This record gives sequence, structure tokens and C-alpha cells, in this order.
Amino acid sequence: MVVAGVIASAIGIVLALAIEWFPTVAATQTKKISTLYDVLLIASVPIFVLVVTVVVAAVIRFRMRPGQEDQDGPPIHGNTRLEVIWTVLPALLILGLCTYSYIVLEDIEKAPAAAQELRIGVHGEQFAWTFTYPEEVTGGEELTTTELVLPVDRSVRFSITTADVIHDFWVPDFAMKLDAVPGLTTHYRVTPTRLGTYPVVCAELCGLGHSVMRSRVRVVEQAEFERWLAEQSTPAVEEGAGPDEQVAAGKQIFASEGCGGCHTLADAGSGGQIGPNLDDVLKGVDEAKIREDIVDPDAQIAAGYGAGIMPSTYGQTLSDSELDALVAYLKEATK
Ligand code: HEC
Ligand SMILES: [Cu+2]
Repeated sequence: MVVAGVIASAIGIVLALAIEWFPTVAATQTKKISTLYDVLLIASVPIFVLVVTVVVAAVIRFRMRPGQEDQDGPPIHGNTRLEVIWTVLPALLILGLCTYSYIVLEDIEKAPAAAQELRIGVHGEQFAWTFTYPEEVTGGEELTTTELVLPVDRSVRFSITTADVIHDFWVPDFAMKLDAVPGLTTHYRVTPTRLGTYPVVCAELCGLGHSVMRSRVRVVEQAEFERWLAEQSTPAVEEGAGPDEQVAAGKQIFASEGCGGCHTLADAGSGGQIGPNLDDVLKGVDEAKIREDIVDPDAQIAAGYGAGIMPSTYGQTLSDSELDALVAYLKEATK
């Protein structure tokens, strides 16, 4: 039994460690959690193997043979030494693993030594995420955007809120997630360590549009982060821009706001199926109506579609001139 158990445990541990349980390691937090997970695997595989080996061996060795139908087993009245062992060993093991988990938890939540931390607001609303960069980060006005951009190797503390129901702010590649709870502000911090673009997911069933409540986080070099911040504060569309410039800017906004994820629009090359096909429904529609559809999507629900799926935040996150540009573009593209 011992030989079989040791061999099976070794095979089990090798297999368990060979599996990639986590997505890309994109933050210091991901690395520590992944190591913790590996340690838990190494501790639990042998126990699983031990229990199964003993059960299988007992079934084979002590099975009833022909002629034993009327016999009873030996009268056993407990074994104190055995009972002490099987209580104390698991208790020590659990205590050890709890302590280690607690140390990891403290470690990944620890504030960085330098006050170099970024503070960013995360706001959930059926069914979109918006991110707020306070004045201390932008160096100018507070910035609200639908795109999360973070500098690499710098700790970020998120303050998570919701406008309506419970959402859950999850970046799988950071291995961190936390509920956005009505009436509360919740927090977690990460230090991204790897350049790239990673999905942001809502991990709490929050209504009809839950599956599309997704965004992206882009981890970039510090210099590019500063460039991006500077770009955001200058309006994408200049005041008094000509019609062609407006249409061009509107096309960019359509792409960067993720409208194409839900809507088909031939000119933008998008094929989203969640909302109406804009090529069909916007033909001949006037600008005021298109604008209302974007700013207040629930005012008039397109036939055959549910209310509250299209985010109702564009009126706040897009400036007036950006909305003008977007409407001008949609008008032009569906002419
Ligand atoms: C999460 C999915 C989703 C996103 C993102 C989204 N929409 Fe919608 N949109 C819908 C749905 C669903 C409807 C139909 C229900 C309604 O009218 O509210 C709709 C309706 C519309 C309509 C009205 C269509 C009609 O039949 O009159 C317009 C115009 C529109 N969206 C434009 C946009 C633009 C522009 C963006 C980007 C700024 C955008 N949508 C982003 C899902 C989405
Ligand atoms: Cu949600």
C-alpha cells in the first residue's frame, strides 16, 4: 500500500504541477497566488491518493469470500494512538496551510513602501465599466474613460463602486477579483509586471447584459502611460472641426468605445450581434434621434431587444463634441 501510494502521489503531483492552472502571470500578485496554489496541490494530492489507496486496498483485502456470509468482523473498540495521529496530523497541516495563505494574503494587499501608488476608480454599471483617474494622477482635470491603461511595475489601488446591482471587477491575468457592492467602496491593489492587453470581466451575474460587461486593460511603459494621459485631456475632436474631421473622429470613437462589440456596422468592419444592425436601422434616421439612442438608450427600445443592455453611460463619458462626431459618423456611414 505504501509503495503504491508513494508512486501514485509522485505521478499525481507531477501531473498537477504540469497543468497551467492560471492565465498569464501579469502581476506580482498572480505569481504569489500561483505559487500558493502549487503548494496546496503538493499537500493535497498525497492525501487524496492515501485515502483512495486505503479504500481500494481495504475493499480488495477484506472483501467477503464465499462461506463468510454469516460471519461478523472482529469486535474493535477504537485505537487511541491511531485516533490521536489522524487528528493531530491533519490539524497541523491545515494550520500550516492557513498560516501560509494568510501570509500571502497580507503580502499581496501590502501598501508599497514609496507613496508612488496610483489610485484609480472603477465603476460598474449595467453593463459597462468606467475608470476614473483622479487629478493627482492626471495632473489636470479628473479623467473618466472606458479604457483602463496602467503603467508597468507600479502599484495601483483600485476603488471599486457600482451604480446599481452587485458587479465584480476581475482581471484574470492579475488573479485578483472583488465585488462592487451597492453603498460600499471596495479596494484591491495590483502591480502589473508584464506589458500587454488583458481582458476585464464582470464576474457576478448582474442581468441580461452580464456576458458583454467586458473591457480591457492595457499595461504600457511609464512614458507611454503619460503620453496616453496627455492625449485624453486634449479633446479628440477640436471645437469647430469640419464635417470630414468630425466623421473621421467619430469613426475612431465608435471603435474605441467598443460599439462594434454589440453592433454590426459595415463601414467600421464590425459584426456584433447583441444590438441592432446599425446599417439596417439607422438608414434615413435623423441626427437628433441617433443622439438620443446613444445618450438615453432606454428612452426607446429597439423592437426585439431588451432594455438595459446598451450601456447608458455614454452621455457622461463622451463630451459633447465627441457625441457630435459619433452621430455625424453614424449618419454618414449609414447614408
Ligand atoms: C453591450 C452592448 C452594446 C454596446 C456596447 C452598445 N450598444 Fe447600442 N444597442 C444595444 C442594444 C441591445 C440596443 C437595442 C436596445 C435599445 O434600443 O436600447 C442598442 C441600440 C442602439 C441604437 C438604436 C438602434 C435603433 O434600432 O434605433 C443605436 C443608434 C446604438 N445602439 C448605437 C450605439 C453606439 C454608437 C454605441 C457605442 C458608443 C453602442 N450602441 C454601444 C447594445 C449595445
Ligand atoms: Cu456586471
